[in-house]
Amino acid sequence: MGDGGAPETGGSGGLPSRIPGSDGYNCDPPSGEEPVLTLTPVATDLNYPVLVTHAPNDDRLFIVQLDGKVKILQGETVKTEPFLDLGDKVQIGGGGGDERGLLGLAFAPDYAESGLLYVHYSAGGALEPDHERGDTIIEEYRVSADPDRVDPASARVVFSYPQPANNHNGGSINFGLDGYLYIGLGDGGGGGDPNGNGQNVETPLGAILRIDPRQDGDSPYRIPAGNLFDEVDNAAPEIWDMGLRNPFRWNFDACTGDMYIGDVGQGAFEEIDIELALDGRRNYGWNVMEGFSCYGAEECDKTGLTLPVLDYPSEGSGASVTGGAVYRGSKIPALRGAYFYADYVKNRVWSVIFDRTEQKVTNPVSYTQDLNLSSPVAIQNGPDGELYFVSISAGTVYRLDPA
Ligand SMILES: [Ca+2]
Repeated sequence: MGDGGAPETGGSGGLPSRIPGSDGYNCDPPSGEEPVLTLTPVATDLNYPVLVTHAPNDDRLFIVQLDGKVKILQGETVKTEPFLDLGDKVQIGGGGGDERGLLGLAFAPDYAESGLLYVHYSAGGALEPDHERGDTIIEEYRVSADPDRVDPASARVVFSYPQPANNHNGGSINFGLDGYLYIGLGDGGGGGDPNGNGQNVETPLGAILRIDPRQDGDSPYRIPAGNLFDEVDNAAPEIWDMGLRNPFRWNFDACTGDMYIGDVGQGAFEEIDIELALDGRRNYGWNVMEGFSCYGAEECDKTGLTLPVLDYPSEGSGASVTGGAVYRGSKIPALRGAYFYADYVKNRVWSVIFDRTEQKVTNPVSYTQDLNLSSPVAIQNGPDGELYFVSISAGTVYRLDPA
């Protein structure tokens, strides 16, 4: 990165009021009547799409595929040549509960100058023997002279960590108001967190991490002040929040900096956690609790645990929450501020409003009947703050539109 880079934390002065690069978002309050909604396909015939995102103040939409490819949607066209192809660097899950693959992408806040971007994936064979297959990899790349192509030779592993199982690898990575990179990691997998990683402060598993991904001499990244270890002995220095089971999909609200986390439950409850901007160092409870309930027990010690803002029952047939995003577009003014989330297994879509003063959610709405969607694996903002829904099974990216 160039001069400046990530601002120092610890003071309120100097921090931006919204996530850098979101100039196209509309942060006005909601207004008007809500129209009937529909999902318009904007990219089809994709191979296991799992995410879309954008670079700061850049009108292209980047489509992340589980198979290691990142494609560009510009206007109405998906460019044939991928922006990035991780090839056999990625271990790809093939269903059956194997959740590995390319899972996350984030662009540096100063991408326009630095050209730096970061990917989150499961290590494949090409990374042996430096990494085991399936290890969590956070890797830095730089765009080439062609703005539609990454320079593969620019690869630099920033962070890696062994994964004991092929599921619960987390996924989303995003830059916050403070310019630091936040990384969601699952509890290491298996069922019920057999190794107790959620409540183990010494492991970065089962946590949201917060790092400065810039290299510092021999250290591939830096630890900012303000993480959990500032107040908890022995905590892994990367941890921002702990006690999560699998924060696969989560986002910042660009207009507030608040963090909206979908945490996939075990077998009883799926949950959404929301924290105000830069208000981390929380323990979200897993595996002492699942949603608002004690996990595997009638009673449990809830001291020091942060409860979710909502949960919903898994109802026996399987469920998996997809943490979504806050609508900040201009096409549907009535929806501004509404947080959309989904269930990947049950094919359901809902919205709520987060009341920042009361720290609770209001106005629950179900859109399942209106938005017929299979396997929603991500709900993300585009560069204009509009919402894009990704169906992995349909191989399609949709935009939320007035019908
Ligand atoms: Ca929890």
